[in-house]
Amino acid sequence: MDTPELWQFTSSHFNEKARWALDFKRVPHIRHSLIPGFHVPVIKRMTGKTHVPVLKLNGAAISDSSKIIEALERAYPEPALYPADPDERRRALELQDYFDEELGPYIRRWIFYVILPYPQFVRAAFVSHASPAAQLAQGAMSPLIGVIMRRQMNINPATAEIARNKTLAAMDRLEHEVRPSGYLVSDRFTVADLTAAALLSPLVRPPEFPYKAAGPLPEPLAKIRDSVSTHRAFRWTLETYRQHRGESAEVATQANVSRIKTDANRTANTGS
Ligand SMILES: N[C@@H](CCC(=O)N[C@@H](CS)C(=O)NCC(=O)O)C(=O)O
Repeated sequence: MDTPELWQFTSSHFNEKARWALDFKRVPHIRHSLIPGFHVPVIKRMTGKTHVPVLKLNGAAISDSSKIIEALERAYPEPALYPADPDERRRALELQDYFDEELGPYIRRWIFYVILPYPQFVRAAFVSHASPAAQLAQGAMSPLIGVIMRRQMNINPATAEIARNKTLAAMDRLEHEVRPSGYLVSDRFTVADLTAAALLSPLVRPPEFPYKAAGPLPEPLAKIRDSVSTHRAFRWTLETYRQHRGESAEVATQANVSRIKTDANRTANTGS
């Protein structure tokens, strides 16, 4: 079996879902971190679409984080992310769908609305793993990229307000769905917990998220984060990351070995 390969954006919550599943199952894999915008021809060639994550597994290119997890569950059943009991499995998959549809796109729109006026922060989040030449090219295009992203993701004050409300509603639903066990389904970590925590990570910013922000958060984002920091869903996300995010199963290639070392040092230096 070839080593699975993940094409991803580093600071992306849907990509974090796929990465976390690979790491949780201890599947050694290669990561290709792409720059938003520059990813289009690469991914289109592989899938005919443009979105990441994409996982190459046993010769097939699989796009969509939930389909990736489904394929991983088949290829690497243990440790399981799907509950064995059919009713619990149905509930876990329903919750995954709910957070994929009702939280993922909205939290992204809200956070981008807040951070797009800080292009240096956005660049550091998405591009710091690229080659110097690619970073330079991205830097030159960054004003244009802000305009394109606003248009593509339909980001404006009115849609951002809706996105904020949808995010808070999903956090409230999470609070009500968490069982006395601390998990969303039964008494163990499942795909439902992984999905909810990964998709809340851009707001909660757990220290175990594998790619560190290069500098301090832009002030408006720090304020929003503070304002929700006592919400049960926020604290649950921190705790879920702390207990279950675990170690990376990424394998080093010639191209990414120095980056993996830098990440490890950064993690050690921040003590997280
Ligand atoms: N439902 C998809 C959503 C993936 C998605 O929205 N990916 C975004 C990054 S978070 C993306 O690739 N955007 C760029 C594009 O679509 O070209 C999944 O779960 O994987």
